[in-house]
Amino acid sequence: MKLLKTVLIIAILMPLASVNALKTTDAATNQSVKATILTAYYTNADGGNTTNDVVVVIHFAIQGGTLNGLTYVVDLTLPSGKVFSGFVLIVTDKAEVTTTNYFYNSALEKGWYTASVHATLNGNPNIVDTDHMVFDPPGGDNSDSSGFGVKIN
Ligand SMILES: [Ca+2]
Repeated sequence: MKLLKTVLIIAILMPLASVNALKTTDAATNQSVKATILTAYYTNADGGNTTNDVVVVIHFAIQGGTLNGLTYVVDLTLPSGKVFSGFVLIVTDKAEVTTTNYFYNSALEKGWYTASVHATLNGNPNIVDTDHMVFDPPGGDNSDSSGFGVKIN
């Protein structure tokens, strides 16, 4: 079978989804997924007037079949408890994928932020892994609407 070298990615902004932790490796199928947040920081990613955009870079190590469906939810939790969530589907045959996730106009408050990822390698059974990182953007007033974007590195 010809190996697919393309990566399909679908991203939407969605409400916080609750998911249960399962396991990161399945002994029977030898499938595994490892999600690692490499960095999370604030910047000016959209060319606006303030550094109110949050970037979360996530690395996925995938062991499985020839074509894997990996879904993940990346959450940005603000100091007040407000949560922005991005839901992403990746279809790939690569063993390693790094994504850069953009939360535009989302650094709205002063204090500590938590970026978290919950990844699911779709299979039978599903394999999951999670990671999180705490960081401190400056925060500030924001009249722009928030949004989410993602790119494959
Ligand atoms: Ca912005």
